[in-house]
Amino acid sequence: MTVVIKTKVADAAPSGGELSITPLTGAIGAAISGVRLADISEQQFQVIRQAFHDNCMLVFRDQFLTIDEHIAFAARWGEFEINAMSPYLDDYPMVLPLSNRGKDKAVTENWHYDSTFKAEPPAITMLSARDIPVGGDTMWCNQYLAYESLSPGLQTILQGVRAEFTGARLAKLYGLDKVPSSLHPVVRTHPETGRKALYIGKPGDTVPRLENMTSADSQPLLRHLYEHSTSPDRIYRHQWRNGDLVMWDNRCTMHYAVHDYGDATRELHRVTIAGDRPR
Ligand SMILES: O=C(O)CCC(=O)C(=O)O
Ligand SMILES: [Fe+2]
Repeated sequence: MTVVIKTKVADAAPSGGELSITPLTGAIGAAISGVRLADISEQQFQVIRQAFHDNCMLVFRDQFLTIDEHIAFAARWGEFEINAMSPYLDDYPMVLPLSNRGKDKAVTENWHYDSTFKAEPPAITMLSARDIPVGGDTMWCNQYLAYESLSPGLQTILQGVRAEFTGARLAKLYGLDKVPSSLHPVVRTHPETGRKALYIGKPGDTVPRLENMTSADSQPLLRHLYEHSTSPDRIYRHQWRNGDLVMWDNRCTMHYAVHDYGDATRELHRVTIAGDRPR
């Protein structure tokens, strides 16, 4: 099997059926071409797995996976995560259809890791793009680099610090009485790569406070970490096309779904892979 590692986006001309890995920015993301995900060998899967760990998120263009193909590819990465709060597709309890509920109900238009209110948040999220409007881009940031670019003094101070993460926005959307929440370390170690990543979310509803601190005491530091994490030099912004399959690692990236498409249709299918307790 030949694997071509491209050095920059401009090199990414269609190649004759070889699996190729092209970085999308200098900080995060890679595009994989030359494969059809519905039909990959174990050897190709291992190359894709390594590229995923090296780049934190992957883009596969022109896949047009059926629901069964999406599920079969996802199953290679671990156990499905089923989210009791959300309405799933009939006959496919692991596939969550994402559609335009309107900007005022868009719970994902902020930088976040998925489902941090859970004790064991999902490890991986995969979206299959089915009907994409003009706009509706999604952005990802690299939380390894966010951690590594903090000053050594602040890195030391953050060891062992935990933050409260809540599902307040989702609870409001689904009319739940009880808001789910969990405490997680703000510096977590990725269980597979062993690298440390800054684990935070939007100060306020999503991350109300640091452990043993009031909200007022916590906010300046939480705001600093949020701004630091989302610096433009550590971000990839994806312009979706129908047929894309995009997957990201929820242990080392945050993402932000831009709602700039008004009432237009935007449909994606989402499958998540279970993760473990951040530590
Ligand atoms: O709609 C998107 O592009 C991403 C939504 C999101 O945050 C998610 O699926 O976890
Ligand atoms: Fe998300």
